[in-house]
Amino acid sequence: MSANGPSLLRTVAVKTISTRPFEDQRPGTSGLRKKVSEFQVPHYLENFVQSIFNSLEGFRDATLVLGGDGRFHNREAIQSILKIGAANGVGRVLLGRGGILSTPAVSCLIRKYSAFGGIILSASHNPGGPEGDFGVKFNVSNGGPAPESVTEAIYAQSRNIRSYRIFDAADVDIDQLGCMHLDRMAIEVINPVADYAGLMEKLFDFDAISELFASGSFRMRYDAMHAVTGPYAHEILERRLGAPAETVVNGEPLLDFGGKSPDPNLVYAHDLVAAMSGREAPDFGAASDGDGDRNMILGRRFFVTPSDSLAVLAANARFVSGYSEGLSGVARSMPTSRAVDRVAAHLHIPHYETPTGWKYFGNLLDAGKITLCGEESFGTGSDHVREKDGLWAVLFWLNILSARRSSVEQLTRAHWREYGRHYYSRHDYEGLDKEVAERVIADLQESIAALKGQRIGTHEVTLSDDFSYLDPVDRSLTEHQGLRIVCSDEARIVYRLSGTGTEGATLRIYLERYERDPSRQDLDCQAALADLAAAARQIARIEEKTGRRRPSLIT
Ligand code: VG1
Ligand code: CO
Repeated sequence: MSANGPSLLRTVAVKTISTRPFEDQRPGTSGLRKKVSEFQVPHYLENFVQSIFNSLEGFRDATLVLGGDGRFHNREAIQSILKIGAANGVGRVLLGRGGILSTPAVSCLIRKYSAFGGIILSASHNPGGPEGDFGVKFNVSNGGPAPESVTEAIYAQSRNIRSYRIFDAADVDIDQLGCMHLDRMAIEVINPVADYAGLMEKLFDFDAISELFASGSFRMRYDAMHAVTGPYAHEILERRLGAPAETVVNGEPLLDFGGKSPDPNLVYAHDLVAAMSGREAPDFGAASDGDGDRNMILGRRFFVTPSDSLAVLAANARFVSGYSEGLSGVARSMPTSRAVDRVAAHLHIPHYETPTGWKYFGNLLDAGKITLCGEESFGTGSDHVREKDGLWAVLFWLNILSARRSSVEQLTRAHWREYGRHYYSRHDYEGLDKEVAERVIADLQESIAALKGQRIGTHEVTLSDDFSYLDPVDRSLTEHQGLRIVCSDEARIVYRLSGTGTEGATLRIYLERYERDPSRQDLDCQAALADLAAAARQIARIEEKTGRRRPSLIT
């Protein structure tokens, strides 16, 4: 036992390790995401983490939050980051026990404990395991994803790095709660759920939701997809809200998510979809993704699109105690359907349209311009943290259902009757050759402006451009954020390339059509969008350029 107490690890030495830059460490839509095998290349992770520190100032002796979604390589990466952090002078690390923290929980902790930032280890909804993906995200002191100015600075550092600093020390025990030291850096291993669950209790009416579960006439199924939200959902839904023990399924985080994509949509969450389709289906179904920031909402035999979910939450926020004082404004990513814009107009509050990726909501949230925001890609959130938040969205729905005592389907259909229905779908062409996909976009960039004034079937094109965004808070300009074709009757086609994939390129085509007439709000979604989908393929000459006749994934 050393003179400094039992928790002091043995004396350790800083090493400076020579390295060479990797050219491919530019963060994408949501952090640096690569195959596990690429992160296992010696120095790859270390270079990137040192580049984060090199791009920052003023973190010495300050607090860093650290955790991940528990996927393969999570534990190894945590050990390296602890040792690099200590060697760079970090004062304290708040570490989720077992290396586990959901993305929204990291955001909550950064804000609550005034940390200078957080490192999240996750490739979100991408598959895990030795053959799967891994990722590193850096969040800044407001709790949100680093803005582009920061990710670009990290990238610039990664291209010039010549060495990194790391403690030569034995591995740290990350599975016992409590505090220890790595040289002068304190490591507090914390319960990953407690602070987050406490925040949820402040926002929602837990008594009302508990009564709903206790009534016996309401059943729910929550599929954690063997990803990070299992422990959160067991604690919040079952222990604090009293839902029966079988409510949360696949609740144990696994290194490879049980071999499946932890992506909560109709395709990858098919077990849940099947369970919600049967005669004895529960009343409410939900799932979330690898790192817990996405959500899917289902009623009995009924799917709520993420775009509609955002609109329904905004329209019903007055029923939820944490939001009953009203919303300052709302925002959605550009490709997300405009359903929430209608609610904003009705509420006489502003609405904003941002590029894809949560980082663009940060300034609007910090400035108090918006309270709720969301994306079509199963992400919904509010000003309670600075990330999208899967379980938060589920609790928001539960709170509304308990206050209104109507079903998910009744609520959504009533919403459509009042505001009109936005038929919406995203068609993905995955695993394309990168050059081919870039050519599709480049050609559209050339040709799209000429579409204005033309007709697509019955739709007349009123706007066609390459979307750019001027941030109203810091006046930064972000360009080339998707090509959009907007029609007079509010039909819309959007094209963009994914920035989260790790193999080839994925072309996303987003389709939207508006239907005001309640007697025509009951069509099959894909059927309702079929002519727009055909037009979208034709305009971009998808088959000719890619050889693909149909999308590989429809959500
Ligand atoms: C996708 C989604 C985007 C989301 C991002 C991160 O990005 O489209 O809306 O913000 O994933 O989500 P892209 O560039 O592949 O379209 V997550 O849950 O990976 O943090
Ligand atoms: Co995610």
